Amino acid sequence: MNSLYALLFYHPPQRLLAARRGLVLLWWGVLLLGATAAAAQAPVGTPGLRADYYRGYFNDALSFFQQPAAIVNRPVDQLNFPQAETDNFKVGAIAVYNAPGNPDEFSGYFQGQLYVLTPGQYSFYLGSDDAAYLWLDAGPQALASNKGDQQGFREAVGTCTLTAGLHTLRVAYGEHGGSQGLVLQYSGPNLPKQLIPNGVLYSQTGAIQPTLSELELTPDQQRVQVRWNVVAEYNCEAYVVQRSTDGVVFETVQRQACVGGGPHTYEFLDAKPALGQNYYRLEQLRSDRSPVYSPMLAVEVKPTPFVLSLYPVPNNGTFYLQVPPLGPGSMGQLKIVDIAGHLVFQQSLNLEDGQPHFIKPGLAVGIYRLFLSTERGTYSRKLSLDY
Ligand SMILES: [Ca+2]
Ligand SMILES: [Ca+2]
Repeated sequence: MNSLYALLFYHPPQRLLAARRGLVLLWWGVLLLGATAAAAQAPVGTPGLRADYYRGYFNDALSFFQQPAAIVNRPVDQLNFPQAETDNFKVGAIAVYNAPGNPDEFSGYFQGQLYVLTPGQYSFYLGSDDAAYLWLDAGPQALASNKGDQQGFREAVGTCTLTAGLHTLRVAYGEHGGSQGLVLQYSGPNLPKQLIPNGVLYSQTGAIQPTLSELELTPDQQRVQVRWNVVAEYNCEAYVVQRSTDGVVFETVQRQACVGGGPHTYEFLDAKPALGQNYYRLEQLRSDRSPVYSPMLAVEVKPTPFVLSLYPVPNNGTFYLQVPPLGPGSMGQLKIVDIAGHLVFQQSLNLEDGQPHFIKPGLAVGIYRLFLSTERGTYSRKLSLDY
């Protein structure tokens, strides 16, 4: 070991430099191989959170959760238990029933990891009846909390800046009496307030490989480029791109099969978003479970002016015609009319992708008028053909 240390860290004679570099490279190689092997061994994350339920109300004492749970490791997709007086948590006989069908006196502990797709500032909205506490990462301080049992369902908000990637998430909750409920929402960069979906929650607290690691929307001339990255796919059948104008009702705009394994990058160009606000989310269809959803992202689609370009000027009797991309199935009808008003040339044009069209009308030198009819209207230009 001493000789190795000397070789690596003492000032070596020139002839030993190459050997030292070789060893350092070898060390890096071993480190990289080790890291790759560790990543490959980590299981693909299981969507949702781990839930443990306890008999009795925790009464704001976190030591309460050190006792054995009555219901152990029950997976939940997300924290979406709206205020109710029925057994929406499905805790059954571990609760006390002061009124038929309305469970009281139980507590829950929910844990796992949250994958943050985009770094930035996030707000977490913790709604509960009765008390609830939310922690992110290792800190002892709760990010948001509703203490006590003297109020009905209410919402606490906590704000923080998060890096992209995995963050541990823990929620303690308890129902004392009356109605009960627990709802966890968040908002962030391009991310309107929404329930935290199962596609960014993982029920394991140890090392995992996430599935969705990036989701990006890029507006492009009244179209939206949807791109997503996955680290590893498990029992994945297809991705369905869904779009909405209100963030509530979604329609399917594309479906593509999963490649399998990973990592992968997927892309889809949506040529027909609405003008104004659009929301997109991914639905991952799986062979082993119900669908897994990404968060919904918002993007604003601004109208692009319709510019009809004819070039070059002057021309030699032929020219190029170009308009903005109008999307799948979009056709245009080009007509050229002479100075006396007679139709002398016409041609159908595919206007889907915005590519220039080479027009060869075969007409005599002179002044004409060009008309282009599209789904966005009919546009007209003076056309001079030169030779
Ligand atoms: Ca209750
Ligand atoms: Ca209550």
